[in-house]
This record gives sequence, C-alpha cells and structure tokens, in this order.
Amino acid sequence: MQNKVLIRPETEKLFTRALNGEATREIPFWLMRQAGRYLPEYRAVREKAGSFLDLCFNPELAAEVTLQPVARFGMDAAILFSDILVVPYALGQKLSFEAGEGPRLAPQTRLDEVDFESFCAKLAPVFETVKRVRNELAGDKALIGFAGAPWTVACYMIEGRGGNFETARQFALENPAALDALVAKLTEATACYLIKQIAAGADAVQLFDSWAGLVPAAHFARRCIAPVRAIVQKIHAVYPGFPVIGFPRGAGLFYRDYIDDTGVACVGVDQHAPLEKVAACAAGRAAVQGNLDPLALLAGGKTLEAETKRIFDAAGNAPFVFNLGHGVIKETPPAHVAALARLIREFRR
Ligand code: 1CP
Repeated sequence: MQNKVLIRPETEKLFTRALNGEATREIPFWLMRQAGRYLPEYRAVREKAGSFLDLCFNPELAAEVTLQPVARFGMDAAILFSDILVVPYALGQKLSFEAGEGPRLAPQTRLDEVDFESFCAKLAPVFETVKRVRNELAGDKALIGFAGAPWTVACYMIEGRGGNFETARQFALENPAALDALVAKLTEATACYLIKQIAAGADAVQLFDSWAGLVPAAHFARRCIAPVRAIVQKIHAVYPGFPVIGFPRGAGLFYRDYIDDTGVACVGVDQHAPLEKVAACAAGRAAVQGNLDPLALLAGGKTLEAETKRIFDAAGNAPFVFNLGHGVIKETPPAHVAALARLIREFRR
C-alpha cells in the first residue's frame, strides 16, 4: 500500500481508512450509479435541469443529486454527479445524450495538442460542484471524484456510442500507434482533470475502465495498465499517496497484474471475478471494493441477503469497501437499497 499516512486514524473517515489498507470492523459502502434514475428525487431534478449535460454542468443541481442517495441511505461516500464523457466533450468532441438511447458523439480517432486552459475552463462547473458537495457533506462522509480510464473513453470517442465497440476495437488492432497517441493525450488530460477535482475537495478518485474486458489479452498491459499507472503517478507527484480506486471491469485473470502494476490504492471488482481470489492477490497491496451483482439488488429479499453474506465471507479480513460489481439498474426499488444499507450496518467482523 502506498498510503500509510494516517494522520489522525481515530477521526478519519471509515471509507478513507479502508482505502488506506485498514481492515475496518464496520464496512464502508457506496454504490456505483447511486445517484440516478431509480430515485424519484433524481428524476424530478433531471426533468427541471433540461438535458443530461445541462445537469452535469449545473453545479447547484449536480450537487443536489450527488447528495440525494447519501441523505436517503447514509452511504459512507458520495460520488460526484457527472459523466465520463465530459472529458472528450471538454476536448472539443461533439456530444449529446438522446433520451432512452444513451450518448452520441461525432466519432473521432485523434486529438490535437490539448489546450489545458480551455479544457479546464469548460470543466470549471464540475470543480464548482465538487466544492459545493464537500462543503455540504458531513465530515465523516467521503466525496469520490472520478473519470473514465483512457481505454474506455477512447472506445466511446472512436465508436461514437455505446455497444460492442467493434469499430473502436478494430481501429485499436489496426492502428496501435494512433491509439497510443490518442490514449497519451487522454492520459494527460485525465490526470489534469482529476488533480483539479482533488484540489476542489475530492477525498478519493475512481478511474472507471468499464470496457477493460474488451481488450485483447496481448494488449491489456498497454491499454489498461500503463495509462492508469501514468495517471496514478501524475496524481501522486502533486498529492503523494492520494487514494486512487481503479475499476477494470471484466479484467478477469488480469486483476493480479492490474493490482501489482498500476499503484491503485483500491481495486473495484466486477461480479464476474471471484472476490476471494482477487482479495488474495490484493493482500498487503491494495484494498478491494465491489462484487455484488446489481441483479441481486434488483431482486432484493432473501437473494440480496444471501449474496450480501457471501460477499462478506469472501472479503474475509481484507480492507474492503462494499459496492456493486457495476451500476445500480434503473428498475431497482429504492427499498432494496435501504434493505442493503441495513444489512451492511448490522455486519461487524
Ligand atoms: O438521463 C439520464 O439520467 C442519463 C443516465 C446517466 C447517468 C445517471 C448517464 C448517461 N450517466 C449518468 C451518471 C454517471 N455516469 C455517473 C454519476 C455518479 C453515480 O455513479 O451516481 C457516473 C460515475 C457515470 C460514469 C459512466 N458514464 C460510465 C462508467 C460506469 C459504468 O456504468 O460503466 C460510463 C460507461 C458512462 C457512459 C454513459 N453515460 C450515460 C450512459 C447511459 C452511459 C452508458 C452508455 C453505454 O455504453 O451504453
């Protein structure tokens, strides 16, 4: 673990203690996509904001929806309300979110030299949201900033939309040097973006590599490990030991290399990877987070209870953050999230 600097361990946030490598008795929790369409109070704000991007760039409303799930369920961390695609948008790519269809970008395979001044100016409302949330959030709760990892963001930039990313994956295979150039620019911009979120008050940052599972095995180190390591190093050059969470969704057998070689303080585990095996790889090196199947949360009741217990058993004595293996599904009843919060609070190890 790189972050051994526990200045006042007895007063530090539960979430931060786990990221710093402590096997806490109570388990901190938050959920990916904890702010979103499954919450009626989110849908109300979303409607009044106009477009999804308008909401992302409105600090007052973005701060409000960031805080909503924490107010309702008492998570140990809030996650900044924004989107991974604001980075290509601030780099000049055309972006819109079509109702019910997800993001649409004007496909592009390269970036000009990054003009950091205009990039940061476009993202200023995001930093303002971080400041507002940090001011309003209780002292024992953490605020997580985030960005997409370069591979995942490059997939959307090239493909222009979500899906199987066949165009982007073929481009990466046929033009590895061009992809390297695109990823290098994204790496620089992403590090700068996260450093500004930290300066504005984020207590940890997460890199979402949602499509790490689509990288051919021979390219995993180049596409998913090297850029994340570079971002961690750039952050640590300014904020030594600052906790970075990496979420290489679908990394499978590469979880071990990812933990060994990126320098992340915590690794997010999807529901397809065996938690006890990832925790064994991570022992003494990184905290672990995640693994509950979002479908178990959608199911609720005995299924949710049994899966939650299984996760506690699998986490054993690892420094652990309870979370899903991917985002909350929008049909999830809020009562199931409340039931999960109770299960986690009852647990002590
Ligand atoms: O109209 C709406 O409300 C749009 C739905 C929505 C929401 C609520 C989108 C569009 N983005 C978000 C917020 C969001 N996105 C957050 C907020 C904080 C929280 O977790 O509560 C975060 C962290 C993200 C990150 C994000 N955006 C990822 C990585 C995580 C993941 O889910 O894998 C990805 C891949 C995106 C792209 C994106 N944005 C939105 C959609 C529907 C998608 C997926 C598109 C696709 O691939 O089909």
